[in-house]
Amino acid sequence: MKKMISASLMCADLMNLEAGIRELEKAGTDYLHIDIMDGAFVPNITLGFDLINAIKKITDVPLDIHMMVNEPSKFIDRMNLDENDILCVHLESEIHVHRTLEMIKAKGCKAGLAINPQTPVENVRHLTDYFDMLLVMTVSPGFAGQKMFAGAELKVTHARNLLKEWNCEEKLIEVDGNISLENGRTLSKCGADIFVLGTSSLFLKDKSLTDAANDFKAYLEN
Ligand code: S6P
Ligand code: MG
Repeated sequence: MKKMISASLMCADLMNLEAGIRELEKAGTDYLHIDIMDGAFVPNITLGFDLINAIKKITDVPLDIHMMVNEPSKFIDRMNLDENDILCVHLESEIHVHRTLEMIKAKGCKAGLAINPQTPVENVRHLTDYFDMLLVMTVSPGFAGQKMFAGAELKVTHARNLLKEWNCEEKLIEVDGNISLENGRTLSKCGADIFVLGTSSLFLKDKSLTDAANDFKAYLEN
């Protein structure tokens, strides 16, 4: 499976967001990762629907939307997305998450299902027909700049093995939180496909976005 990078826009220079997106396009970023937080599911508030719709109008890079909000089903119709975009909700954020995943598929985009560090991978067992990507959070969601939790490696390995056992090996695994060069390489070997890059490896003071993206991809291959 091709390894892909998803640039976390909450870590970008928000005053120069369009210029940043143009540079990420040139650097061959596979996805733009957009974090939506509601101050309730997670203790922070970040980007929102108007910004998503505005970004969608100016770029062809697919969007990878990570909703960290309670009852995300209430907001699914607020975003203009197409078949290349991924809309990801948390298993822990909705009582009837199966219904929410069906709503996402009906919208015509890809569905992602995210799980927090404490949630066992086994909990998604009966929902595999309804998602394209499993987002294994490698930090507790809410903030950039945190440290990867100690069980992340084991959990991604376990997720990859279970997907194989459940005959849905084609499902993508995304990892999000403290994806440094080293953590990225390790988690890639464990079976991760999409790497959300933020302050740990992409938005750096001493490197351009292009150099940082290229360095990350090169490091994964070695
Ligand atoms: C955080 C959010 C993430 C962050 C990303 C930041 O809850 O879901 O997508 O933006 O993890 O990356 P880093 O390298 O600063 O942890
Ligand atoms: Mg995220």
